[in-house]
Amino acid sequence: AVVAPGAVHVPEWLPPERQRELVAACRKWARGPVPLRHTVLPGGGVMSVQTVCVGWHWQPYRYSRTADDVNGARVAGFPDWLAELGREALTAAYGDESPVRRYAPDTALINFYDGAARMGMHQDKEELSGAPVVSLSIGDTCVFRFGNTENRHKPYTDVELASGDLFVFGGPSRFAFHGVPKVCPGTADPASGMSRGRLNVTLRETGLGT
Ligand code: MD5
Ligand code: FE
Repeated sequence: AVVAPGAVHVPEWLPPERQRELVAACRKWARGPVPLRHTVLPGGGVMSVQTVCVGWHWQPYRYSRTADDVNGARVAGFPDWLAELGREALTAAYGDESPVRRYAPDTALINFYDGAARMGMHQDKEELSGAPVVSLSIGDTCVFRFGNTENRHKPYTDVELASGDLFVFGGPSRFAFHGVPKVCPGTADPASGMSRGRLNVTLRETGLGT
């Protein structure tokens, strides 16, 4: 379903077996070299979501190769299979009319949501590339709030994202405000590899080079 220009929701895109593979890879990254943690914001706030990064380390509000705000380790390398997954996702969302030449994501932000975790409305502006963001949801269903490019308030559209759903944000939707106001605990199918909570993997091009 096209939610807005460049914003495409593909329900049940990733089959359960590939969901479990992605969950297993994320569990490994969650142990290191940089551990899964609640990101601390410059004002002292602590995010309820837990995050680990691959390729580049995101910290508010820049990318680095080392996790200076966590344990100083260099982040895990971004594997080719994950870039290939991103290209498959873009084809699924945009088809052959895709305006994207060769999608080359170089970073993944992996977010774990427990039943109480939320993400406030924000824009993702640290990337220098205007390439789309690919978002994959696994485990508990959530309410995803897709907003406008002007401010964090209305108008916005609430979309339920369930396990295996793909969402691609490109073109005019790339810099829209968005957030996760609610996770629906206990809705995960154990066949996803998540017995509780929600996992979200976003693939991005940082535009930062090597
Ligand atoms: C999530 N994560 O469900 C979301 C999925 C984050 C974040 O928001 O920053 O880690 S990514 C959704 C997204 C990314 C880029 C642009 C837009 C949405 N958008 O224009 O709506 O954990
Ligand atoms: Fe975001």
